[in-house]
Amino acid sequence: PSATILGYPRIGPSRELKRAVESYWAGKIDADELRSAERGLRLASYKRLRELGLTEAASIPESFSLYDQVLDVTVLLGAIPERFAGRTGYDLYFSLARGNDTAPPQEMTKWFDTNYHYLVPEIGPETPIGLADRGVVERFAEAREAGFDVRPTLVGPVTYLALAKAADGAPAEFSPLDRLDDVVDAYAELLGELAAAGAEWVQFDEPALTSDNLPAARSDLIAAAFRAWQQLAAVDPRPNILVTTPYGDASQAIPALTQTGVEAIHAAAGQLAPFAGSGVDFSEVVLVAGVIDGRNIWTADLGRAERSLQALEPLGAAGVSVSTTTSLQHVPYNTEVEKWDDPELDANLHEWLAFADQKVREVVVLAAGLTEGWGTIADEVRRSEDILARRSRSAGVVREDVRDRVAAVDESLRTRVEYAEREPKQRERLGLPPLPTTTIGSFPQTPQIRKTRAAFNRGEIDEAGYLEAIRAEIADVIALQEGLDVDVLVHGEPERNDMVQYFAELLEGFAVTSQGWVQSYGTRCTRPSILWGDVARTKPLTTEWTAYAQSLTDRPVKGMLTGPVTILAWSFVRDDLPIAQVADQVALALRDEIADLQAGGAAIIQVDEPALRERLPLAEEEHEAYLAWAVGSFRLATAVAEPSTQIHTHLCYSEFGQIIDAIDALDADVTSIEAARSRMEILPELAEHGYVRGIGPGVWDIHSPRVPSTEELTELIEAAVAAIPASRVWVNPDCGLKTRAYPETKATLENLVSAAKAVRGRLS
Ligand code: THG
Ligand code: ZN
Repeated sequence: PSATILGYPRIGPSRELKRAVESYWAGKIDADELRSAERGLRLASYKRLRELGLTEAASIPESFSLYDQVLDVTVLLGAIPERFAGRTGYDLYFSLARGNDTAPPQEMTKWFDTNYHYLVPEIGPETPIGLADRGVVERFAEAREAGFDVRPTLVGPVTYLALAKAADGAPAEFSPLDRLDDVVDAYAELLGELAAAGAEWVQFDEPALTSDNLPAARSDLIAAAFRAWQQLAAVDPRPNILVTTPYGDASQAIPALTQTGVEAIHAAAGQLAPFAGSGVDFSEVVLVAGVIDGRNIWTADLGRAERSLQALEPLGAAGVSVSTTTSLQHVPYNTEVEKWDDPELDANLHEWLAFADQKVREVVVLAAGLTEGWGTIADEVRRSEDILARRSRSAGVVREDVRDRVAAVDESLRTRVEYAEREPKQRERLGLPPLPTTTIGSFPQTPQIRKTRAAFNRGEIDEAGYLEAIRAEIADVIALQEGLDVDVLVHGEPERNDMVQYFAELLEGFAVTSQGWVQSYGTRCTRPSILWGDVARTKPLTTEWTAYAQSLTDRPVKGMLTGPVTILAWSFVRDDLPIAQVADQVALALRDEIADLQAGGAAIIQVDEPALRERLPLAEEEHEAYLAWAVGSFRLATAVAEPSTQIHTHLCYSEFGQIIDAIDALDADVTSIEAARSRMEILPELAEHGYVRGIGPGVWDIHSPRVPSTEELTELIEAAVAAIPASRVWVNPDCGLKTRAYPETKATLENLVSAAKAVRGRLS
């Protein structure tokens, strides 16, 4: 086909899939009703994509997933960990995703450098691998019966294994990639079945070939892919094969893929063009060129896209198709469902934005230019250029005050006095016991708080009533922590819907949508904020709540902010200004907030950066530049703190390896991290590295409601003080408590305080 996309969102334009699946879990609908809901959503997507112009055979991807596309391959291959033995169908599928009474779920982790999370396969030498499930073939047949010739889409064999972890009990030298031949055999059988069902094309996604951040070396992955795709290309009969390489840089993989015998390869157009004159032979492959950004939400410059497609001509490929750089699963469905007359949403933004449906139109227009002559789309090209011109001139996109302030930033604004000088001042000011106890920030968001916020947003209760309800909640949270004898308190964040959106709603330069949902994992979604203009703080963001909480207690209450890197990582960010400058704009806004919190008496201010690791670029050579601006912006925000003000940060993970220097360079006085699940294993690594400031290794894994006993928590704290001097250790849970409920929160915090006191007693 001349036009296609790599994938389409699947949660449903009004999150229908979320509702159906959660209703099934709650027993409100049965399996037949869920099957019919899935089918309805798939067919509605095909219909929509055809209406938008994907009319050629195989141009519509069959990219549905009930929960996760990696989980789908685990089930396809029957690569089921033993603890799920005997289960089938939805029971098996959802048990793998969510666990059950007897078996914990598969782990979840980030999909490349996106905000999407997949379920990590567990592969050992004995894990069964074969063609165990015909869902892919059935969905193809289902579409065909409804009149749609779709292109089945699945995660490729190398990427599947590259993302897997070795199953428990596998020998130390085992790598999941050792099982590549078995996966290739299963895929070969699948290709035969798809051919028999009449599939013309099938798409396999191999983004692992674009990443340096996986356990296997990139060159090994490319070599493995070369072999695997040569073998699969030799299957006969089979559909035509498209291999895609989204997310990172495909340059290293492209030459190998052209020689495997697959009919089409996908890469970003900008990564293909430099091969002109390189001697790589493209004459036997169709190039599916990613020209429309699948991860951002800005109306494309069609003139630029046209030029990048023209730059592919010298490659002499067997054909060129117009496409997206990635699946559109990372963007919302449609800009047209927003209420553009709502004063909360700057109406100017409407034409600047392209969500999934708008991007499909852009692809279709460019394909018409490519096949029918660029002159035929000249009006559309001009229209897109006009939009970009209006965008660049629009009020708020460039603010001289903000630009001047960023331009004047120098290293001194990013630098605090030495830790050795800060530490005694903070110790004296705070007067805390050894092993101080605290929490990460949020307390459970009860259904009652959510209801109150929803009623306020609908105008059913007035602002005074809403603020009163939030104050009452804060008072409860403070009283609870005092009762439990926690040392450093938090206000619990009941006023925040989301740790990024809350700030985006208050800062200039951001917009938030009402319907712009993007799947984060399974049935869970977020509405990423849109950072479109220069960022400025025109009023305090959090000071009132912190001050109120502090007025209720003599113990220190932490000021709580989301850091600049995380605000950017979980938003759609403007593409017309270097990211380092955008980050510094956000940092300066946060710097002013920190100054105000400090002036209001806050002795501890926490600036969370849970996304620092996840946005690490996939290409190793880009790591240094990324970490430079990321760390620089955090320091710009926090270096306004007086020596006696203690800066905390929180990072939501424990795999530090690649960024341990960066974490040190943040220069936070105290860093809390995830550590309970890995039983404090990372602490010796930190110590060895020479990290000398405060550290709060999480002792409660908050991902589950299980209440750890005082003994268990005591052991974890003992393990911590064995690895790190006790004077630097804090005692806290792994992460915020927003998704937990009060019963397990109270029970665990009680045990946590007892455990800290027990170890303190022994130390003195
Ligand atoms: N905020 C934002 N982005 C994030 C996270 C966040 N990205 C990474 C990580 N945290 C993703 N984790 C979650 C966890 C829970 C939910 C979404 C992402 C969730 N969402 C509700 C749902 O889908 O029902 C909707 C929440 C709402 O009403 O706003 O539960 O913390 N920005
Ligand atoms: Zn966390």
